[in-house]
Parts: sequence; C-alpha cells; structure tokens
Amino acid sequence: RPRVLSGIQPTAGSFHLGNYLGAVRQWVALQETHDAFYMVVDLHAITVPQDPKELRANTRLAAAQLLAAGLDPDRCTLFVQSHVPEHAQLAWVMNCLTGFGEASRMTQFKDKSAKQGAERASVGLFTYPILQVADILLYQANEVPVGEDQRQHIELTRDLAERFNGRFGQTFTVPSPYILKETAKIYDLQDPSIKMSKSASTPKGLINLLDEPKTTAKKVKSAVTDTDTVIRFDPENKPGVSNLLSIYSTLTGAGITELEEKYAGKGYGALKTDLAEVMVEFVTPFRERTQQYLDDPETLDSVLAKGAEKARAVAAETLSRTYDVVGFLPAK
Ligand code: AQP
Repeated sequence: RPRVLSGIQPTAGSFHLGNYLGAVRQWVALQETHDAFYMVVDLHAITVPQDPKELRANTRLAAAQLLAAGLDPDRCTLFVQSHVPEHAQLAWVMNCLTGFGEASRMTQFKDKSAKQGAERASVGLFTYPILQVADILLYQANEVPVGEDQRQHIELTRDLAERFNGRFGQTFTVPSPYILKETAKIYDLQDPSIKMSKSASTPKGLINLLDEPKTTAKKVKSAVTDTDTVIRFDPENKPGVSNLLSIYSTLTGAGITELEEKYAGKGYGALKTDLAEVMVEFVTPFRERTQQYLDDPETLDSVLAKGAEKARAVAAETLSRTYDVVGFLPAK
C-alpha cells in the first residue's frame, strides 16, 4: 500500500470548513486505500504564541474532531506530533540542508510574519516549512493530502529529499502533493477573493464546524455573491457563487452541472437556503460525535498513545538511517 502522511494544527479549536473540505475529508477516504499516518501538529502550533492550557485542550479537541470526521484508529495511525521526538530531531538535519534564501521564499511565512510584524515573528515560524519537510520524510510518504496553500511546502519537501538523496545516497521517498481540484481552496464567505482561514477570514466569512448550527446557517445565508442573479460555476467572474457551488457539490455528491440545472431560474436565496440546510445536517452530528470523544478523554488518550507507538516505530527507523548516513557517531 502506498503511504500518506498529513497533519493539522490544534491552534484554533474548531476546524473550519476549509480544513475539512481541503484536507480532512480526503484523509478519511485515503485510510481505505493507503497506509495512512495523520497527526495533530502541536509543534507547529507554538510557532505563534500559545496559551499552554489551551494548547493541551485544543490538541485533544483536534483529535476528537478527526475521529468525529471519520478517521478510524484501526485503519490509520493517528497521533500527536510531540509524542514522536524524531520530528524535531530530523527537522534539525533538514534545517542544515536548507538555504536561507530558499526558506525566505516561502510565501506562507511572508504572509504570516507580515501580519505579526516581521521583527516579532519567531524563528520557529520561519523554519516551520522545514519541520513539515521532516514530518513527511520521516514516514517515507508517497503522497501528502493537503489544500492548495500547502503546495509550496510539498515542493520544498521534494527538493530537500532529492538533495539529501543526491548527497548521502537514497534515504527518503520523494513525495507528491495530493490536492483535489474541486476543494483545493475554499474561500471566505464574505470575501471570496481570499481563502477561508482561521486568521485571515472575517468572523462572518469563516465556517467553524463546532459553531452552533444556527450560526452556521446564518453565515451561509449571508454569504457574499454578486449583483447578477445567474447561478453558474465561474470562479473567475462569479467567485462567491462558485465557492458555494463547490461546497454544496462536495458535501452532497451532486455534480456542479446538476446543481446549475437545479437552480436555473431560481435566485441566490434558494441556493443559500438549501446549502444552509445541507451544512446544518453535516455539522450537527459532527458536533455531537466530537463531544462524545471529548467526554471520554481516557479512551482518546489511549488511541493517541497507540498511534504514537506505531508512528515511532517508522520514524525511529528513518531517523537512525539518516543519522548514520550524515556521519553521526552511533551511541554505544
Ligand atoms: N481555505 C482552505 N481551503 C482548502 N484547504 C485548506 N486548508 C486550510 N485552509 C484551507 C488545509 O487544511 C489543512 C490543515 O491546515 P492547518 O492546520 O495547517 O492550518 P492552516 O493551513 O494554517 O489553516 P488556516 O486556517 O489557513 O490557518 P492560518 O490562518 O494560520 O493560515 C491543510 O492541509 C491546509 O492546506
């Protein structure tokens, strides 16, 4: 079985619709066909200032949401990144292989550091993509299911894997991004020119899966469309409507053309009312299942402990081979 690896940050508490449609949904599908490793990336979460208590709670909350979304610990390996120390250890080796200029070209760092003020941004935020490289290479992943915003980081991973293999001999699998066209980028409901994101979105444009279903319905109904009235998939000229159609289509399995036909001659109001209903039907059981997992932290923690054990077995092997080929003296 080919292997997949991906991670999600516990920073925000609730996952948003972009996280789910862009990434987590694919994770659930891929556990059926791939040897799948999924993790809550708490090391990445401290690249911006964190509250320790909140981080711990949000790490459990992220794991609970992943299980609620359909990850099955018998079909995939689900773990917390900091439980596997090899991530930080391989990251150091990868840091030393990366050019400063190369790391400086990562657009996500530019965006995020600009928001915080470049002087205040941490060095951790700067090297975040390199930790991500280590995350992926440790597991010899063939594919990495992510949203479009992560493409550049997967490219960096490929470059570094090839560089390392060229310099020290074949050590790492060179991974490919696994990005579905339809959901590669979900847009903010109030400003469809920007991606839906926990930090950039307006509160009304961000669908948090754990919001009250009533709030979710309201946000969908007040989504920005355009002054035209035609329901047509045309991301360039009609980004708001096209975003709603993509979301609708993915959540229901209805084709885009089918939806265009269904709403021909009807106004945006009808589309939004129906989509609000679809969303409520999706988030209501999701919230309930998440709560059930949270209500039983012992079971949740033991799932994560087993996952970490499985993950470590793979990670330790890769790290030890890496340490050997770069020339570290083995500890006796
Ligand atoms: N709008 C989106 N459309 C499609 N995919 C998305 N992802 C995030 N936003 C969208 C994907 O979700 C996965 C997990 O994301 P993360 O935990 O790394 O968080 P992030 O990318 O930092 O999420 P945000 O909300 O976009 O955070 P900020 O505001 O900090 O930038 C990833 O696979 C990501 O591609």
